Amino acid sequence: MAEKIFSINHSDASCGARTGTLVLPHGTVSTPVFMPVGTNATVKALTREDLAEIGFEIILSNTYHLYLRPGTEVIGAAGSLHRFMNWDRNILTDSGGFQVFSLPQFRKITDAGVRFRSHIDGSYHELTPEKVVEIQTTLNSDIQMQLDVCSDWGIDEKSARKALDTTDLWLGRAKRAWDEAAEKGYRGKLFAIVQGNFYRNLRTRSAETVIEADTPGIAIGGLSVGEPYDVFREYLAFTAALLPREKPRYVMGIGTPEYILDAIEQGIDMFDCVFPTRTGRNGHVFTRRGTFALKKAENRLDFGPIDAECQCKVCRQYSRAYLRHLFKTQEILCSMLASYHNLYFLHDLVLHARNAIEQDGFADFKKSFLSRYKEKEA
Ligand code: PRF
Ligand code: ZN
Repeated sequence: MAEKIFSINHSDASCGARTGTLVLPHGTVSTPVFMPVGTNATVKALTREDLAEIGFEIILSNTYHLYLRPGTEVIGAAGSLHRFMNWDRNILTDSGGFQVFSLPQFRKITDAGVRFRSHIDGSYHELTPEKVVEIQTTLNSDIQMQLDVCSDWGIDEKSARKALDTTDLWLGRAKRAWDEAAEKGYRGKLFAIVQGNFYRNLRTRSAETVIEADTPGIAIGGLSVGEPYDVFREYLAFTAALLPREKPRYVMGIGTPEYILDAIEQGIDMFDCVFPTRTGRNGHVFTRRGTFALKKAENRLDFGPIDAECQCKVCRQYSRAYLRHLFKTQEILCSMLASYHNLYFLHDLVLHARNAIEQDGFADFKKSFLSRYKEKEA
C-alpha cells in the first residue's frame, strides 16, 4: 500500500467537490489548491515574500528547464531547489514529459526515453524515466512526476495507443527508481499520470495501470492540449470518475477560473498553470466580471482599482489609470503588479471554493461566480 499523504476533510453533498489536506515534507497543503508555476526556479515577476504573503503552500517548477540551466550540479550543491531559491514551503516538479513535447526542436521518443535538443544552445540530451527521478530527487521535490508522453489533440487511436504504451512502460521504471531513492532517505512523493488522449478505452486502460502502480497521488495529463472546451469537460469527468476517491488528484496545466471550477466540481484537488502570470505580463487581469486589458482606453482616467472587491495590495494601492500608464510605457512594475493581482485572484477563488464546499454549496457557488464572470466588463 502506498503511503497515505491525503485526507478528505469534507465532501460536498451537491457534487463531487471535496476539501482535503495533503501532508508533504515541507508542510501541509489545504486543497483544492492552485499552484503557481516557477519554471526557472522563480515565479516570474514575484518574490518569495509575495508568494508567501498571498498564502501559497506549494509551487511548481520544471525538471526540463532546471536540468538544462543552471543544471543539477548547481542545485545539488545548494542542497535542494528549496535552498537554491530560498523557498521553504513545498515544491512539485513536472517531469519534462510535457515541456520536451511542447518545444519545436528535434525530439525522438523510444522505449528507452526521449532524446531532444536543448532550446538554449541546441546541444543533444536524453531523459529517461530513471534519470528524471534522479534529477527530481536531487532537487528534493516534495512531489515528483513520472516521465510521460503527452500526445496532441486530434491524433489517431493507433498513435495515441503507442504514446500510452510508452507512458505505461515508463511508469513501472519510474516507480522502481523512486522506491530506490526512498530507501536511501528521499522523502518526496511520486505521482503517476493518466494519459490516453481522447479515447475512452485508452483512458480506462491508463487509469487501471496507474491505480495498480499505487503511487501516493495521481495526475490526469493530456487535457487542455487544444481540444474544444466541451471535449475537455467530457474527458475530465470521464477520467476523474475512474480514479480512487481517497487519493489526491491533480489535473496538469489548467488555470482559468472556468477550467478550475469544472475541475473542483469533478473532485480534482490540485491544478497549475502559467496562465495567470503569463497573461499578467501581457497586461491582462482577472476581475469578478471577467478579464480585461489594462491598455484599454476606458482606463485612461479610471482611478478605481482593477477589482473593487479584491483585497490584494495592488488593488488597495494602485489605480487602473496608473497601471494602464505602466503598461503603455512598458515598465517592469506593470508585470509585477498584474502577476501579483492575478495570482491573488485565483488563490482567493480557491479559498472561496473551499468555504462553499464545506457548506455543501459548491454547485451554487460555481454557478453564481460564473454568471458574473461571464457578464464581462463593457
Ligand atoms: N504531462 C505532463 N505535464 C503536463 C501535462 C501532461 O500531460 C499537461 C497537459 N495539460 C500540462 N503539463 N508531464
Ligand atoms: Zn487585486
